[in-house]
Amino acid sequence: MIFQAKKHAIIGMGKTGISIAHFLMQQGAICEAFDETLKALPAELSIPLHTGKLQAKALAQYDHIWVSPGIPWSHPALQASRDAGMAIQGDLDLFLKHCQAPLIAITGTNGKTTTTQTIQTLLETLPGGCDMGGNVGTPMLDLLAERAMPERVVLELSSFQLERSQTVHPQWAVLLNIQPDHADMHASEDEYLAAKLKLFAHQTSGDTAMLPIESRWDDLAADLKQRGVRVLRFGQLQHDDSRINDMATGMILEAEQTRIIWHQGDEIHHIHCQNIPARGLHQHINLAIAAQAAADYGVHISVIREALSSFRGLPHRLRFIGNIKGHDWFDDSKATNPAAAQAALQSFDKVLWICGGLTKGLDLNPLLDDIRQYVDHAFIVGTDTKPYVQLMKKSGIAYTIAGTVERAVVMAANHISSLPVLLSPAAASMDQFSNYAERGFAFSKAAQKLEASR
Ligand code: UMA
Repeated sequence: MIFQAKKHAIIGMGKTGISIAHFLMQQGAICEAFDETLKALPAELSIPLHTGKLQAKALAQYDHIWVSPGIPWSHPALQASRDAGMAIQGDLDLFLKHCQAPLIAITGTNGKTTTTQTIQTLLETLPGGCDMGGNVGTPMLDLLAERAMPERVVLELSSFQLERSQTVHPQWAVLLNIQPDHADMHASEDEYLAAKLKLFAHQTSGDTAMLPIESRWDDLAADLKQRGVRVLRFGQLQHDDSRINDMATGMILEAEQTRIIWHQGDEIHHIHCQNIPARGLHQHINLAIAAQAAADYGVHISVIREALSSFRGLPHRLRFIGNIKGHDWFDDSKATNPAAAQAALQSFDKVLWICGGLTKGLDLNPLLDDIRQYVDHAFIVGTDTKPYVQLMKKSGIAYTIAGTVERAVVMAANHISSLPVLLSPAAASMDQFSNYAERGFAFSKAAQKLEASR
């Protein structure tokens, strides 16, 4: 075994670092942990922890270096170690080395978790089921501890996980979209895109690649087809669009109603969007893709229909909280970039919008048209409200600086209108919360408190 009697450095001791340590130690490896801010490791992990600024010279004595997705790939210590010829890897390649199960992989800027979770729910109905991990929350190496060998695996893969992989090779892969995000972690948009496209680098005859229908992806589609990959395109098209026959799955917009379609063999199946409880065309398109994956893996049409027509949305993704104080309340805390908030705003006629947080260096201006069309009044939260104040000033739409989610909820509840209240911040949460889920919970808790005080 390559692991035994070798010294391994594991960098970043969040969920991923801990799962790497457990996995390697089971293989008999000697591990040491590095983390720039953590004070202590979980009690059951008795390995040395090195804290403080990571230095390349401290890493030179190890045979293998494993790095968590949240540590910038461009970290000077990692860069210097790579320049010195050291191999630095993430958990994905380690996982793939030990997992022979067919891999379904989902990447993109927005919609990954909804698509991944829905595919897992559908494939779980097949004999042998389907395991799920990656960016969705369960570190992938933990899957190997749960079952001897999963029958099939669906992974949500972030650009951070993909950029540190050399071997990723999914049998069924989808790129959902590329929208501006993580400008704080990737040097350029090209670098972000290159990381995402690694998903397809090793695909070959017999594999499936699902790509958006936009012409931007035509060259990639042609290249993959040439390599024998089955390429499917998805999108959102008007019913009379000339590209409609090229679209395997997605959404067809008609005057009276919108429906999603997918293929099973030669048959085209569809379901009307009005029969899907979850709101938002961007969510419905993710369901169409999940339906296509399920159909490809042999899930029965009745199971797919039932799953789609009962889908209410995942927590913090345009999730309906209830009607409180005369307003409908929606938690879309997962909207951590402008494109995600844009998709949420477009799902309403007019809203009271709770926005703000960490911009991650992203340009907010692409939101201007949507703000003018869909926002009646904005309530700005976050420690630095300036970027959102500037945005709202430019839009000409009324706004109030609320500062905290709790204050924004009270202010929105007292608004003269009975418009829906949408938390869709277009920003990360870490200025005030540990993560977007905590922010979403704070929002629903504050809204529910209003109900209790009636
Ligand atoms: N750390 C340092 N130096 C740094 C940065 C972090 O030492 O410069 C340390 C921190 O002190 C902390 C540890 O690294 O102790 C955190 O490591 P991590 O950020 O890799 O966090 P994990 O808990 O391992 O979570 C990661 C993913 N996090 C990121 O990619 C930022 C989780 O995705 C994922 O669910 C988990 O692995 C399991 O696979 C979260 C995420 O926010 C949900 N992802 C981004 C997104 O969806 O936008 C990509």
